[in-house]
Amino acid sequence: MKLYKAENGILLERDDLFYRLHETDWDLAVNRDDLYEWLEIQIESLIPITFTDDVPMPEILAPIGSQEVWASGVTYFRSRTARMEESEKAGGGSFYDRVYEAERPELFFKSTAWRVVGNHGTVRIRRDSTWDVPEPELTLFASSSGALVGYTIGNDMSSRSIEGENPLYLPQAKSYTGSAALGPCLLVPEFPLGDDTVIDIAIVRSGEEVFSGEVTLSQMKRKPEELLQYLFREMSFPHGAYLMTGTGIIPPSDFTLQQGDIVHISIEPIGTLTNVVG
Ligand code: DO4
Ligand code: MG
Repeated sequence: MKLYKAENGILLERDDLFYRLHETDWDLAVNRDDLYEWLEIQIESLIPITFTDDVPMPEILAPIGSQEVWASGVTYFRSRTARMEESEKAGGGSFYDRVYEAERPELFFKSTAWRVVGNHGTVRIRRDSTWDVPEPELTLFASSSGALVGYTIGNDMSSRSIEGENPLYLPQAKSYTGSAALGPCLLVPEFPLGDDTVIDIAIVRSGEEVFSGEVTLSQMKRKPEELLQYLFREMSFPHGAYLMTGTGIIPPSDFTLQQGDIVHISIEPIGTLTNVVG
């Protein structure tokens, strides 16, 4: 089942049919350990909506209310290697190698809810950055008790030049206006996503694909539950939290995003998150 945060409520999609939830408050609707079962009960009393010219599909917003967005780093070998290369001059390489092998994962704060951009929104490159990439990431949604109840697609926009200069600049490389995108929906599956789930990215410039790549979850070093366990260890999230799980796809070193690029990130059971770079 998929939940869409609409301008005027919450839409539930199941088997290509849309329903409007009685509950209109996103935070109250999603913060449940039994979210899937609760939605199954809700749907019994709902009537499918047919969108027409007279009843158009409402605008869909980023699937977030009051939740914080956190992110994981160096959870794929590709991310470890790319970051060791980019920080070579700064001597930061061994930090990435060590965190990849360590028991404790790298977790960092990414965004407040109000800064998050949704599907078809504009993500940004920092004006003081010269080397930039999107990071396509499976993003977990956990309830306030830390239970994994849903997934969305995340784009962890990153400045490689700023992070590469000094790993201590990570917050500036990772958190700025237009650096976090989530969407298009919150997938609430009956069972957790399998290791064969594919994350796919395509970057289009002036109508031509300039980069594409894919990775499966099986290449992720950490388990989603392990990342959430660390996040919730010493921190409370009264409305639940989003956690990006790290990127396994990084374009070659001579690639940098440009204004006007269009980034499509797809994860099959969730959908596609499309953002233009502003
Ligand atoms: O270590 C810096 C951030 C890593 C990251 O964002 C990722 O691996 O996806
Ligand atoms: Mg990342």
